[in-house]
Amino acid sequence: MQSAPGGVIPAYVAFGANLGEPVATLRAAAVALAGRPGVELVAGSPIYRTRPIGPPGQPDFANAVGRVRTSLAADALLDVLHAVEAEFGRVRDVRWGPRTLDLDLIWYEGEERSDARLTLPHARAHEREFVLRPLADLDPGLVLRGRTVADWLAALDPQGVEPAGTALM
Ligand code: A4P
Ligand code: MG
Repeated sequence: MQSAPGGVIPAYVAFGANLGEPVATLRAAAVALAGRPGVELVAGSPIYRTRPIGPPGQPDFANAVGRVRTSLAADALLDVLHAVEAEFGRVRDVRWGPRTLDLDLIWYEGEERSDARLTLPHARAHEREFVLRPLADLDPGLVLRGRTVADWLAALDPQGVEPAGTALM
């Protein structure tokens, strides 16, 4: 299925990078994503500088979240995210390792699924401040796995997430 059944679907995409110039990369990736057919980027969060979760010794990340409206089905939207990652030179090697650009589909209008290719809502979004904080800037009442983003965020211990002083768009 290449197009969404019900017309235009709201979704949230998480942006992450920690190689090169991460803040500039996120902003350029937002422009690239907005230029893809079937994808409208309607809002962007502030960008945060965040402590890496995963293998130690890697640079800090820049993270942000974008609100999308899309005519694409979730699978086709994931294809677009992978295409934009490839445009920015992403090579998949170390899981949770350094990357020039990581684009994750966090939420696609309440769709719930879990298979090899796509888990919705994103399997780890609700436990990560680098996703929850920018998502809360856009939509604190959004429900992920039975709780609002604001509630998930309030329950977390701080993970080293600080404003970078600019926004995704
Ligand atoms: N996949 C399944 N569900 C999804 C989804 N909802 N959105 C599959 C996107 N992809 C999804 O992803 C691995 C596989 O997940 C893909 O084949 C896709 O079909 P990947 O992007 O190749 O690899 P990854 O990002 O290294 O793995 P993963 O498991 O997505 O990692 P996470 O959980 O996204 O963590 N620390 C900070 N501070 N900031 C970060 O942004 N990111 C990570 C990556 C680790 N630590 C970080 C950050
Ligand atoms: Mg990813």
